[in-house]
Amino acid sequence: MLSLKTSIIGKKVIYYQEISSTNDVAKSLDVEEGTVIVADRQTKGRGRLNRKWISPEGGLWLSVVLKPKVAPQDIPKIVFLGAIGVVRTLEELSIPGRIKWPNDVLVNFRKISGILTEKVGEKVILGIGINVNNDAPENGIAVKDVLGKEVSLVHVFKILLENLDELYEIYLKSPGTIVELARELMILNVPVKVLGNGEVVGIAEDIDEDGRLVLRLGNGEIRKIIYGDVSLRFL
Ligand code: BT5
Repeated sequence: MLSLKTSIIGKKVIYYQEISSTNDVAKSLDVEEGTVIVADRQTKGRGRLNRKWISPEGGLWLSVVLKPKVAPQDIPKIVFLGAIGVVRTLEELSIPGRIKWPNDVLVNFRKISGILTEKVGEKVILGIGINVNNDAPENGIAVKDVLGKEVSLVHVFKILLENLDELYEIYLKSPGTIVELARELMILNVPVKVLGNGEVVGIAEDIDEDGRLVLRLGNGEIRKIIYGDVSLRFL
């Protein structure tokens, strides 16, 4: 079987051939921390802000149920934990991924993975989608496109869970370390447009210790953007 070397994440794995959204199942089930919901296909895969996440067979679509006992301001950092886990997993496949703030992983500036975190009561659902052997939608990219061949989905699943487990231990001890690790992998010093409550254009200079995007506007003013209902476009 999987022979997972993890202490929390993946102690229990629930598998579906097809499901609406693994995040929805994870939200509705009363399960222990570390339980992973995984599906071959999602019929209602979701992104942020009610956007659609295309999830055909061949990709990795999963949600991890976490119950972190941390300060409320540390909860949003879990999205970075997911993104770092994906980058580290890609690295083991010799693929160089970078994080696009706040929740995307890109390869050659194309989206290979997206993260959706949701909080329900004491649970935080960490949903991760990675294009692996599926055809990625336009502007996306899949592992098979980068490597020129298909890879074992089970292998990718296993190393992702092991990476997430290691990162979760770090996170529980020191949430700030996760932000530091994410910062090293983030695409920064590029012109961006932030869309949300209106539009702001500037240079994505950095992220601060809470994971907020530090944006330098044309007039030199610094603005900090909170991870929330905003989207980022590279210019
Ligand atoms: C995300 O949202 O990137 C979060 C995606 C999370 C998906 C996982 S899969 C397991 C779990 N169950 C779920 O239902 N969701 C999670 P966002 O930043 O809003 O990006 C959404 C946008 O990405 C869409 O509007 C499309 O432009 C693009 N997109 C959709 N499907 C894609 C795919 N398979 N690959 C690359 N880009 C995609």
